[in-house]
Amino acid sequence: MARISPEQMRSLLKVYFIAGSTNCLQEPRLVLEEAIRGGISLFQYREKGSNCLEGMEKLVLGKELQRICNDNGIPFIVNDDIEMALELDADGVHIGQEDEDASEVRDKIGDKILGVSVHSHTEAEKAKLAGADYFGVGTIFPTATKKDTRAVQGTALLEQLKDFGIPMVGIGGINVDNAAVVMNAGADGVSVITAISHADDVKEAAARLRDIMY
Ligand code: TZP
Ligand code: IFP
Ligand code: MG
Repeated sequence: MARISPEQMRSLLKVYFIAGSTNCLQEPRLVLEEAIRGGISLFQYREKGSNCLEGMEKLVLGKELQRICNDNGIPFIVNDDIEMALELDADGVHIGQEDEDASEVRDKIGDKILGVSVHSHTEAEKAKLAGADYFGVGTIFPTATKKDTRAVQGTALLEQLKDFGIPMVGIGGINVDNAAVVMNAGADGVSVITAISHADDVKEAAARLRDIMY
């Protein structure tokens, strides 16, 4: 398998759903299935926060969610845990600035998708050189989901990176009411946790985001 093309990456980023057991109000498998029915384009398994699963339990849920993604043609990305991504043969990994060096991760994962969180032009330059396939840019709007998040930065960095040549998603506090703002700032897609995982109707929430992004 060759590296994913930027064009293909951009289309996968349209509605990028991230979740783990601590985000879901219902059974995570059901939430993912409904989100897929609503039209998400990519999924990231992010098992974080107090009372999150660890070890074998984390791996088992990851396998189950990966299976659902595979059955539905949705690529499966693992947050932070390179070892698990390799063990499951996931489609890719997403890392932050606090995680392992992006170049080392690129060497470990070969042609799998590599996403990197960036908060400045300098971090973006470095991630590009390291071989990132896409950037996660945030925190765009205030969010309660990630406690250790950097300062809320609005859409300024998205605007700055518009012509950078690397596909990118906005993340942080994005919902159906503000997704268009993120897209208009130059993002290829939106990445959300709460807007889908906490929705009364998960499928409907995903479908509404999809309508905005296409
Ligand atoms: N990184 C920056 S903000 C964030 C992450 C993982 C949380 C996004 O969650 P939500 O609920 O969509 O604001
Ligand atoms: N961005 C992204 C993504 N995922 C994360 N887990 C994160 C920032 C902290 F949406 F994938 F780009
Ligand atoms: Mg991380």
